[in-house]
This record gives sequence, C-alpha cells and structure tokens, in this order.
Amino acid sequence: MTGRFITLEGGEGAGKSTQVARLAKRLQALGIDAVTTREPGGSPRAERLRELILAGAAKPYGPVAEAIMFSAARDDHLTRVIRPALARGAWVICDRFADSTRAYQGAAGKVPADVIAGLERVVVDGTRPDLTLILDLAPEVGLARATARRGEAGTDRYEGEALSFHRALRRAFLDIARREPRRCVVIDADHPADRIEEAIWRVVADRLGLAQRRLGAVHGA
Ligand code: Z5A
Repeated sequence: MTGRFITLEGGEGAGKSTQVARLAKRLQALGIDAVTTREPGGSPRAERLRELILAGAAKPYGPVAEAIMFSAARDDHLTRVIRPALARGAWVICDRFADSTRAYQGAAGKVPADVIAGLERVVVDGTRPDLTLILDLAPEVGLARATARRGEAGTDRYEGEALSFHRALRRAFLDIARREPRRCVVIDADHPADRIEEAIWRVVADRLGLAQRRLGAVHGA
C-alpha cells in the first residue's frame, strides 16, 4: 500500500502553510489519512536543524554547505516521517521540499545544478512528489504578507534577502513547473485564500483521481 505525496512550493508569504492545512482538512473529510508536514523540519532532528539554518547559523559556510544542511534535514524527515506515512497508505502534504533547494540554493544561491541534482539523487532517491503545487505570487505581495504576520519580530535568514533574490526565486519555481509539467501545477496565489483553496482542490481531484471518492462529501452533498 502506498499513499500520495503532495508538495507545496513558492516564495515567502505565498500562502503555502494556509493551503496545506486546508487541503488536509478536505482530504480528511473524505476519510483519507492526510499527514501535514514541512521543510526544513518535519521530524524532531530536522526541526533542530531548521532552527539553526533559519537563524542564519549555516550562512557563513556558504550556499553549498546550506544546501547540504537542508539535505541532511530532508534525509531524516524522509526516513522518520514521509516514507513511513506513505508506506501505510497516508497522503503526505508537505510545505516545501526539494524544489525549494533547487530554487533557493540552486537558482538564487548559485549552487551549481549538478551539485543540487547530486544531493537530490542521494537524499530524495525514489521518493518524488506525485504532485507539486507551485503558489505563484509577486514577491512584493508575498513579503508584505510575511511582514504583516511577523509584526515586531525580526526577519529570518531568507526574508532579509534583496528583492532581486526573491524575483530570482519566482523565476526558478516557474522554470521548474515548465520543465516538469506532469508533476507541477502553477496556482495563481494573488487571490483570496478561499479561491486558491478551490483551485487547489480541483487540481488535486483531477490529477490524483479523487472523483471516485465522492468528491461532493466535503461539501456535505
Ligand atoms: N528553504 C531553503 O532555502 N531551502 C530548502 O530546501 C527549504 C527551505 C526546504 C523556510 O522558512 C525557509 O527555508 C524559506 C525557504 C528556505 N524561506 N524563508 N523565509 P519558513 O517555513 O519559515 O517560511 P516560508 O516557507 O516562506 O513560509 P511563510 O513565509 O510562512 O509563507 P507561506 O507558508 O507561503 O504563507 P502563509 O503562512 O500561509 O501565509 C502568510 C501570511 O499571509 C499569513 O498571515 C496568512 O494569514 C496570510 N495569507 C495567506 N494566504 C493569503 C491570501 N490568499 N491572501 C492574503 N493573505 C494571505
């Protein structure tokens, strides 16, 4: 028995965490065992690495070392959480995954593509997402949302990067979607959350064959 693996990707404040929770709720309403998780983090050891990375502890070592640290966290997360959940038939919905390494450390951070691909080959191996939803939003809008939510707290490692970095990220995610259309779907994230939720639900139902599972049940039909 194997479950389904769905990842959500995109820039800061695109609404990934919001939509991960909403998608899980709708799947659970259909009786599906839906597990939500995130990267970096998702397992106790990976969460410890998350704290270090987002506090900027890896930054002085350079982008290659950061890519290795994200990959180390991913390795533990895959081993302890994602693969066991998929093996028991659960649907795993993950807030960021390997595409974030490609975009942040690869395209925007200038780590060579063959290094990123090598790390992915070793760590991700066969556990590739069945579906990746790329929430696309102008970085100015996403950063404003992230700033409004943060209030007085300081920026983390990546929120403090220049706008040009965030624009490069957006291009990188769109490029990934263009190269892998069977896995990736771009969702316009410049809409109210309810509308994005509906768009995501249509894609999930269509791509992962939910029609047979009484799609109407979530609306009480
Ligand atoms: N990173 C990396 O470099 N390499 C890697 O391999 C991986 C990650 C895996 C993780 O930080 C950082 O690690 C990330 C990339 C890097 N960079 N940063 N910073 P994180 O998990 O703390 O941050 P994030 O992933 O960017 O998430 P976020 O900023 O929390 O954004 P979000 O999850 O996409 O959005 P949200 O939390 O759902 O919503 C943000 C706010 O907007 C919130 O107040 C919502 O209520 C609001 N919101 C949500 N949707 C809407 C709509 N539709 N309209 C208006 N307002 C909305």
